[in-house]
Amino acid sequence: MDEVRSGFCAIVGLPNVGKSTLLNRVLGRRLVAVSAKPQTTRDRIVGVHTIDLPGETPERAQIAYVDTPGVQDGRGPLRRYMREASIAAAADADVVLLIVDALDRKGRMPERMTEADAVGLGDASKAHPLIVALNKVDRAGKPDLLPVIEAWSNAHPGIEVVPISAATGENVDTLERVIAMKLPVGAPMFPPDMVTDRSPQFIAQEIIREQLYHQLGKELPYACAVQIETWTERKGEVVVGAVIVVERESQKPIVVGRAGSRIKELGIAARTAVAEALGKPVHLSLFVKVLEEWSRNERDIEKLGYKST
Ligand SMILES: Nc1nc2c(ncn2[C@@H]2O[C@H](COP(=O)(O)OP(=O)(O)OP(=O)(O)O)[C@@H](O)[C@H]2O)c(=O)[nH]1
Ligand SMILES: [Mg+2]
Repeated sequence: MDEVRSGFCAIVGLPNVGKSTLLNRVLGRRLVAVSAKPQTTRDRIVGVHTIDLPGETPERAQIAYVDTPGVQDGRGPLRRYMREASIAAAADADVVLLIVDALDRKGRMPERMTEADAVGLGDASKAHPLIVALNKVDRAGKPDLLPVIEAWSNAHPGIEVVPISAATGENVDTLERVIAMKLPVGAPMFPPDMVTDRSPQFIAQEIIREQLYHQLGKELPYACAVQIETWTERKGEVVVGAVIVVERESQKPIVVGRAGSRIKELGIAARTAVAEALGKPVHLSLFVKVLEEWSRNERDIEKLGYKST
């Protein structure tokens, strides 16, 4: 088989900088959860994108992007699981792509990555080529970005800093070429039709969880996990039963809403999005269950799928 450039590119950075938005953008589909709230992503998720490299040898690249949770130094087993997922992804990658939010005056500077919450990620990234994507430039003034680019170039001589907008797609193709040229040459690592390493069930679960971030108040999404309990395909339709797991009895009525109005809204939005992701009609039933203080309990978080592999 023809040789290609092929390997893993870990997408890392602070929470809410646009890592998951970028992965959805390069894949041209909604694979991972995105929200305006920090710490939306809890897991490592791979999305494979094949691109052409005109005029280069080889002429094609398979980039296996690894979306990761935003770095944080929060306590408790779920936070630890999330932290370890980011650090492991950076350590195992061929290239590390650090996403920086161009609108965050402090967070966009290289010194920010030496603070306590981010330092583990910095160490894990050291062995690999590092690329910085300065994201959200659709809302940043260009002259404002020049000192930021200069600061990164001074901190890491020779580094490539690519201004992008994951939201509009601006310059994302340039970024992909920069990443591809740093990947090793060899036999393709992934089958040509592979998009993700995750099952349709996992993707559905993430889409439902994303709706919780969109529709529930500030704190509640962090107390929620989603589990797929039943999954059957009949007559071209997928019939899904999913449970929203909360931490306390008092949270249950908030998710359900008055006369079931909230969970109904959640169900409608999630069903549409899951159907779009799977490309077939979906029937979705949602239930709420209490698992006391699950995010503080190692065994419970494993039971809910947050298990180191
Ligand atoms: N204006 C603008 N907003 C963006 C861009 N990229 C992402 N966002 C917004 O930034 C917010 C966070 O996006 P996510 O993709 O969830 O960020 P993340 O880095 O994956 O966040 P965590 O998973 O919580 O670490 C969302 O409200 C996005 O719509 C961009 O290029 N421009
Ligand atoms: Mg994310």
